[in-house]
Amino acid sequence: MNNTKSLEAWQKSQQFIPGGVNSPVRNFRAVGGNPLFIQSGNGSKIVDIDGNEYIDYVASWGPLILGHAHPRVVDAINGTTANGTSFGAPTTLETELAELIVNAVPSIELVRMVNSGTEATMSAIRAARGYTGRDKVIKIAGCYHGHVDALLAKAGSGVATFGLPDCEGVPTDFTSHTLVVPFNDADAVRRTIEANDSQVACLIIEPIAGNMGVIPPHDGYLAELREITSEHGILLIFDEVITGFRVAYGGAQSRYDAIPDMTCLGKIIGGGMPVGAYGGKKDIMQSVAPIGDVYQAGTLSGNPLAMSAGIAALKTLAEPGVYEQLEGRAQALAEGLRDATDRHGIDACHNRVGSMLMFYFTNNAVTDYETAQTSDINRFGTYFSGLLERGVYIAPSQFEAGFVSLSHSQSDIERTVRAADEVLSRI
Ligand code: KE4
Repeated sequence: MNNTKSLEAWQKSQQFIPGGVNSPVRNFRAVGGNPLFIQSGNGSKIVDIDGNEYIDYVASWGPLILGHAHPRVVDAINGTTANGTSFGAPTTLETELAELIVNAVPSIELVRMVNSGTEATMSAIRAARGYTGRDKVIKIAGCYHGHVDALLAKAGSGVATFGLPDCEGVPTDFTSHTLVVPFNDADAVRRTIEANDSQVACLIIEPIAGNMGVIPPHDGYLAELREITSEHGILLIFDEVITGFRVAYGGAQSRYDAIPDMTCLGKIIGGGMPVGAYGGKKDIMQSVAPIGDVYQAGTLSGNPLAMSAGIAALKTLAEPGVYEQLEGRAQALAEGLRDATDRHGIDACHNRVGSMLMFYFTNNAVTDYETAQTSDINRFGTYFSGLLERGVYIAPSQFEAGFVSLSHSQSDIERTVRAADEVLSRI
């Protein structure tokens, strides 16, 4: 596979951009090699600047559930651009997307548009603190909610002790109100709440973890979190930036037995344009400016260009048969990959919910951050590179999700399984 031009492009981009990329995971550090610079995308395929075509399972990290350059989304953007891209004043497009979200997501009665998932989670946490008058936040180890200072935290020494910064540049006291517990462990949440009596404003969680690979919640786990948080007046926040409109039109909360107080969205609701959103029950969201005293703002929040792309995407997803098709394609892929690892006697844990999936090179059941870490990431790197050479582009990290889109054909899935089988036979 010739990637001369990508290499040249990367050498140039590093002169002007940290690491040559505008988001760290794109620079292939986790898998080795140099990042590919993409020229174009169409449906399930992307083409890099050296002309190599790939079946794409990154989908821009989730947004492109319809596939690349979907005609409805492109037409919506082109049509809107002709009238101007942003006014800094209300447009009816914002109301139209908000109405689609309110009608789709059970927990959302009012929703505020922002420009990224990070803004959505940061703002939801601030609203929860303002609404409850409490400071502490419980987060789940291995769940990622964007680069919010308070959420870039790892577990402190005990359930009562505060979180510690998980990266440079975050002052210790910025995570001093953050408590970190394992995924799929409701008792740890109970103990942490008891040790921090009535100081906890909210618990934020990805209902299906999509930033340590893919990890579904244990049966009843989310319902337990709902019960525990309700008992203590703690707001339950589902970060559905990945799962929103991904695993169902109503998101993960419409598949499981727990309705949160607030939900964060992003990715798919922007149709590939920069959009995030946070919403929830009326009395909570009315604490947000200009009605309430929780301040949050954004120059390009709700801009018509991004709104029109999101509206086109959600209206397409609302059509009959969409999630059945996604389920069928993703199930075929997952079964093919499982057969391949079995056939070659490779220890693997395969996890999937709807059209988000990932398998780990481990013989453990992966149910939380700790078990996810038992995966052989060197083997994953070899697997990733082997697939790339065979025209299949998956996430350049074991701790991300793979995404099947509406544009992935049965033959794409068959080609992918054949490529994986070849790589796994050699790994
Ligand atoms: P953004 O600020 O990147 O739009 O969203 C942050 C975010 C919030 N919540 C969840 C559950 C997320 O997964 C994300 C961002 N996802 C990562 C990949 N898993 C985006 C890729 C990247 O960082 O470049």
